[in-house]
Amino acid sequence: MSTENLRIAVQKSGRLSEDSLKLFKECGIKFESGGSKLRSVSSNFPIEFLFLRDDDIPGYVEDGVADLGVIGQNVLMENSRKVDIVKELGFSKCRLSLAIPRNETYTDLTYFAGKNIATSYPNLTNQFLLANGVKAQTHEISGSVEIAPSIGLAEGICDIVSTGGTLLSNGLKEVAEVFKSQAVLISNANLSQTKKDLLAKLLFRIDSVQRAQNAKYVVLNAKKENLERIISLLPGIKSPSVVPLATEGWVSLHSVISENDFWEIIESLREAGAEGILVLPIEKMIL
Ligand code: PRT
Ligand code: ZN
Repeated sequence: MSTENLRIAVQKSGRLSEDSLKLFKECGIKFESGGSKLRSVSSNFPIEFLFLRDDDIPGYVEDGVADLGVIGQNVLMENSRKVDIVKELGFSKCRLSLAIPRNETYTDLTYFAGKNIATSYPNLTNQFLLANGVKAQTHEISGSVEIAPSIGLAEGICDIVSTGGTLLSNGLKEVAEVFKSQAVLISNANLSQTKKDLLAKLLFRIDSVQRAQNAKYVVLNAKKENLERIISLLPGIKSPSVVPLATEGWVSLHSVISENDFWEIIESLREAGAEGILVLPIEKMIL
């Protein structure tokens, strides 16, 4: 048996780290994290974690220092590294947006023609402006982009927005979305066969965790005469399980429903005669 380990780079501390660690723990991978530790080898999966600054992760994966990495798409696309995106991870969602002082009148993107835009994302910003035929100047600054307009450095900014609170408290308003981002799992483009096999195992586990996150296990009681109508409302993985209850004429029904349809389905189930509805989280879902 080979002793080759996968090496994965994750953010040491910041907006990506908590959810990254949670994901791998939910995949059943045991490892130590936190404190001043910069490296950790899992005790039950052939994987080693490197804890780094997020900006360094794409480069390490491109060079093969790490095989895999978790990074925000915004950082990845800004630096256009040659790595493979193997999975969208669905957390650390945010957007790169253009914003201007709140009291300015905005019509459309031509507003920015001839203006200065402060940003930490000059490449993504310039690509967006070019694609929309707007000629503007970008000024790269590495942090506190939001104060640029109030100190006269630029007329607008292009920065990461999540809740919009930071823009608001700096007297700015969001006027156009440049790029939508979330955390992604990236891979070196030339993994060995052994590492590809390990990655496939890891992806299988990530898929099971992600599927479960979007699903709920539903248990309910119903009279047999209402069964058909209730079953028509429940998709289930194949079809719902029906278990007889001790009370004559009653059954218990078990099924899986998507988080998105949740309230709508629950309402219609009650109308169809479902009682004692229990909704439970699912930890893993393997099809
Ligand atoms: O120390 P290190 O270099 O590792 O971390 P970092 O400070 O560079 O990055 P970090 O931890 O702040 O963000 C990591 C990644 O999280 C980013 O690259 C994005 O992909 C993602 N992300 C999600 C965000 C946000 N949400 C976010 N809100 N990154 C930054 N912000 C900042 C934004 O720059 C702005 O200052 O939060 C402010 C806006 O937030 P709202 O909620 O007020 O709109
Ligand atoms: Zn960073």
